[in-house]
Amino acid sequence: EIPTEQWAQVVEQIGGPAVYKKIAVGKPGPDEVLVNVKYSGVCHTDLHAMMGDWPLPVKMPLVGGHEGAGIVVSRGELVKDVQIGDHVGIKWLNGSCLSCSYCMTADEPLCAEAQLSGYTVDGSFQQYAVAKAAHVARLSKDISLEAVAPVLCAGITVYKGIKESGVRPGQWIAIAGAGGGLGNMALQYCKAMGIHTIAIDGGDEKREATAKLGASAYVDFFTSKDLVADVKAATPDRLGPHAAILLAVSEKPFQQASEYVRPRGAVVCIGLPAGARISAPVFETVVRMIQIKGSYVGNRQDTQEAIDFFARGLIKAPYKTIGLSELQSVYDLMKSGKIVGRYVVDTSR
Ligand code: 8ID
Ligand code: ZN
Repeated sequence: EIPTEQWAQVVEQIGGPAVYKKIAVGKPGPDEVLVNVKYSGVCHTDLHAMMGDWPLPVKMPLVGGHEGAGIVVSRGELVKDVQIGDHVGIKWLNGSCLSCSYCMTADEPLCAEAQLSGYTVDGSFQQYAVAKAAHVARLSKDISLEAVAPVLCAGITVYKGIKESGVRPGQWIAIAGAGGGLGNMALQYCKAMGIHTIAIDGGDEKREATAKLGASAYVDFFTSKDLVADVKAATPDRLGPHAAILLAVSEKPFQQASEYVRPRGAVVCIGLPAGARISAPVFETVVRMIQIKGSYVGNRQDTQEAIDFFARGLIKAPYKTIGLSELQSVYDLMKSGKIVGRYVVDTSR
């Protein structure tokens, strides 16, 4: 009943394009499951992978995708805790060694042997994908596979990033790139946690979208004459937000954030613009006690917690669904920064 051939989007060389074609269905190893992927979200990371943007070697040819939601159709002989028929999510962290010091302390994204879906191993832009059983996200059967797909990277990542910021309910976070896929999720997670948000992005379409998702203020980087002053002015005491969550695929926000967060504020870097550097003045960083840090996806517990927020109906970030065959058109829109929220692909068409 499992076919030998399937439809997939394959990147054959750095720079793309993604080619919709039939390829062989993979076989799960002893500790792996084969997942019939029904829906997959499209993350900006998938575009970075295709373009070969990052100083981390990417598999070629590559099937991208790391927000895959589907049903387990077969499993290796060592897999005991995932059953055939279970609903699961394939996330960025496809597998890790489970025995290094990071894996043992639930910091598995930092494992040196980590395998990455749609980057070092083939991902979810195919009808059947292989993943390590230990790492697949567990989804209850009443969750929509279509709607949960963007939670599997965007949701987990921003949930973790907000926790890493140390911000408490009632405080303020500025979100650079708030109109994009991760940004929309960040607005919803902040809202669910009782955190006020200042959305930073460009254009009126994103202004309206972020207001609907609960942003208290919007600063338009296209038109703002003094972005640092505008962000500070958006907090009631004008001291600036308690943290910045940086999701934009551009360097500028990484230079601005340490200036607009309030003393003791945190700058959490999540977006990965190609070749970008972060810099901040040493004097102000010291005397204002600013914290600058990175945050990278989430561990298995963060994954289940982020999904639990979604399952409780607290996370309603917009998405548009198209056929897997149309993936390249999403990349074209993404390159020009035109996407509000997330695209999800349906692998049946
Ligand atoms: O674990 C991680 N750290 C992780 C996980 C997942 C994704 C990191 N990422 C990275 C992706 O690789 C990508 O670099 O986060 C970044 C954002 O991913 P995304 O949300 O999937 O991208 P998007 O939907 O294209 O949204 C980007 C937004 O940034 C805005 C754009 O208008 C868009 O809405 N933006 C840009 I480009 N420049 C901006 C600026 N100067 C800006 N917003 C504010 N100020
Ligand atoms: Zn992603």
